[in-house]
This record gives sequence, C-alpha cells and structure tokens, in this order.
Amino acid sequence: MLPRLNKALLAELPDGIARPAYDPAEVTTGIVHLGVGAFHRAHQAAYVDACLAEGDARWGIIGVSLRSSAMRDALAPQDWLYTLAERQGDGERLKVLGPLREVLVAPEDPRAVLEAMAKPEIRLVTLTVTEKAYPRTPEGALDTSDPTVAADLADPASPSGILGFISQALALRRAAGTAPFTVLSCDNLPANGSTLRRLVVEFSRLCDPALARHIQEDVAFPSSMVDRIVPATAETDRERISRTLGAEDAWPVVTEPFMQWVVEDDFPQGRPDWERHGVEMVSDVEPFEEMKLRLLNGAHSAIAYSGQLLGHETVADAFADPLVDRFVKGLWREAAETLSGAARLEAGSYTERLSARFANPALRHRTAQIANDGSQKLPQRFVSPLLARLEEGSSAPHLCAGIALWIAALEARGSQPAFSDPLDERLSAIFDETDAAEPTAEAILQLAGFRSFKDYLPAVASAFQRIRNEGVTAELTRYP
Ligand code: CS2
Repeated sequence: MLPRLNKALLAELPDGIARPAYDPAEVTTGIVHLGVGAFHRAHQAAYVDACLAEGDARWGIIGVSLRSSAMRDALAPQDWLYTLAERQGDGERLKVLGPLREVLVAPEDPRAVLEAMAKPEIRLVTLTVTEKAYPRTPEGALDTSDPTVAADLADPASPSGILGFISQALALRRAAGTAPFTVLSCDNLPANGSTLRRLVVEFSRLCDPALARHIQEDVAFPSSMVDRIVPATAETDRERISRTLGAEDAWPVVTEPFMQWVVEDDFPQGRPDWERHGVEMVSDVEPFEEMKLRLLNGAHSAIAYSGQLLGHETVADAFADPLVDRFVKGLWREAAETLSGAARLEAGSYTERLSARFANPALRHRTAQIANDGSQKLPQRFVSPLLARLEEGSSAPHLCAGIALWIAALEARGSQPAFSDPLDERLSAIFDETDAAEPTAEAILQLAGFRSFKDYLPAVASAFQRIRNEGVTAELTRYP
C-alpha cells in the first residue's frame, strides 16, 4: 500500500516531479472558484500556482463543488494537493500543485459557501460550471422557468445555483460595507462575462432592485477565453501516476502541455499577475472566443458525434480516420470564413496547431465525454457560424451536417447511453413519437431552442435522413 500524498511527503517525491515552490500553509485565500472539476485544476489553478510560486501568497483558492462531495473527499486527506500530468506522445511530466486551500460542498452547507464568498479578502469569484449551469433563454435573458432559479428566488439565504450564490454573496458584502468581488466566468460561452452579468442582474432584480442596480453599476464581469484539453481522469491514470509518485493521489488530473487563457482586463479589486505566466490580458476577448468556440469546440463536437456513430472511442482515434479528418477540415474552412479580422487571418495556423493537439494519442479524450450536453453546446459551436454564413448568402453544408450528426448520434444511443443531455427525457419522447426525419429534426431543433432553425431545417433534415438511410460513412464521403 502506498502512503497518501500529503504535505509531509512532498520532500520525499522522486526527482523530476515538480512540487509547490511555496509553503501551502502560508498561502491566504483570495479566490472562490465555483465548479472545482478537472478543467479548473488543470487550467486556472495551474496559472495561480505559478503566481504563488513567485511569492504573491494572496491568491489561494477556495474551491466549491456545486453537486457532489467527491472532490472534497479525494483531496482533503492529501492536504488539497494533487498531481497535474502533462502528456504528449510518450512523455509525461508530473507536477504537484497546491493552490487549492479548501473545497466546500455547496449542497451540504450553502451558508458556508456564502460566508466564504463574503470574506473581505476574497476579491475574485471564478466559475467553470459548464454551459448548462447558466439558466438562459435562447435570447440570453434569465430563464425564470429553471427549477434552480425558482428555488433560489424562494430561499435566497440557502442557494444551490450560481446566480443565487453570486447574488446573495454580493448582497451580504454590500450589507457589511465590503467592496464587491469581481466575477470571472471561465466557461465555453460567447461573451461569458456579459452573459453572466445579465443573468445575475436579472435574477437580483427579482429579489431586490437596489441590489440589482449595485451589481449593474459596481461589479465587474470580465469575459475570458479558456483553453486546455482535459479528459476525465481514468483509473489507469490514477494508478500510473500514484506509482510514479510513490504515493497515492486519489484524483490527479491529466492534460496536454498546451494551455491558453485570454482575459478581459477589468479587475477593480486586483488580480494575480497572470500575464507574467502567459495569460493574455486584453481589452476585447470576443475575437479569441469566437475563434476557439467555432474552430476548436466546433470540431470537437463534430468529432464526438461522428466518432460515436463510427465507433471511435477517443478524439485521436476518430481524427485518425481519414473520413473524419476530411470532414473536420471542411468544417474549419466553412467556420473560418465567419471569423472577423485577425482571427480569420490566423485560422490557418490555429487549425494546424489544433490538428496536432487532437492527434495527441496520450490523451485518450473520449468522444462520449465531449458528446454530452449537445443542446447547450451546439448553439455557439454550429448555429452561430451557420447563421453568419446564411446572412452573407453562403451555404453551410458542414455545419448543417454537424447538427445532423448530433441528432443521429442521439437517436443511435440505445438503452445504455454513452452520453447525456439535460433535455434527454423530452428528446426520447420525440424519438418515440415521431418517425419521419424532417418532423423529428424540427421537433429537436425547436426543443433545443436553436435560433432561426426554420432557415436551416431542410438541410439538417436531409443530412439526417441520409445518415439514417445510407449510414454515416456514406454521408461523410459526400463532403469534399
Ligand atoms: C470540449 C471542451 O467537452 C467539450 O465540449 O470541446 O471541453 C474542450 O476540450 C475545451 O474547451 C478545450 O479548451
């Protein structure tokens, strides 16, 4: 039995394994992070770790799990330390990181989370909670029919969703005369900062109009574009990494060497010196976000659904299939033309780098993982570039086929679904009740609230029909 990774063991780790260049006990907390999953631990926490290593000890992170206690239970016995494994080809570089100082489990004690968020030394609240945790209508307004929104409005002192926590914590700070924190969304949504601001303000207006005005006027919600490929940790990763450490790490994180973070520089309460560690601080994130969502994430979704239909387990396997590779390159050509200015000029070198990242066989990024939550992801990955093309009078066959691949993969899932969607119950009802391709596609696009779907329904429905009749291989063969 290996001993558990913890602070006392750091000095005994084998040579070549990086460890915190600071004493985690000396770090004070300045950030509360909502949604402390693998992505956060491989991305923002790694940037914060680099800042702590340079001696600015104010930015330790209090992580908050909004659902389960699993992360807290894994990391508490190891002094919140964990291993980050950067893998490329045959190489694996291990670093033990220590920027997390505590993990709170929101459903167990929502008040403790609010107390943490209300502390004067917390100057930043950051989020990676995935697309579905932002309760919005297709037009971007607050979705008041969302059950979490309704529950949090009914009981503001004991919230469960991000809007309830942010709004109530800002109310507590205001009542105590503490300056508000800055709110930084790190989710894959376009204009994630202003999207979140609108939701928090609209939510707060329903509790207290004066609070809503304060948030509107005094709280900064910078936008950011985050990028690092972080597959879910597999049991084999846990075992291999623990063996190399000579100590058991219950939940390491596996990722690629590449990382990128572009952040709108609007932090009235201060922030870590991120730019010293490669973060691009800019005045407008939108072009970066659009390029990343349409080229990286769009290709990911196309690979995920075609991969699911063709039986490819990982992104690298699917991307090695010439049919998928060719389809993705066509999708890139189509989507790149919708980008503006510099982003359009950079698209060629950007997608070249993406090809190398997707081909990294050491990552084992499962197509099923990316296939989750399509109804929440496709609007920014496929629908927005598709509509941009239609507005210019061009066609968008690959983007339409991408949506059809999603519908076909949903239909093909069977009784042991490999991936899920928040709309699953209603999606199954559509497949049970409707038979012909066009009404099925129409009902799904309508349910998912895809903007102006009537404009592209015929193209999506024909591609779906062909996948049904002739199969996915025949369909992919059609695209030059
Ligand atoms: C992926 C992203 O699961 C998904 O939907 O497309 O998580 C992707 O790996 C990251 O955005 C990369 O930065």
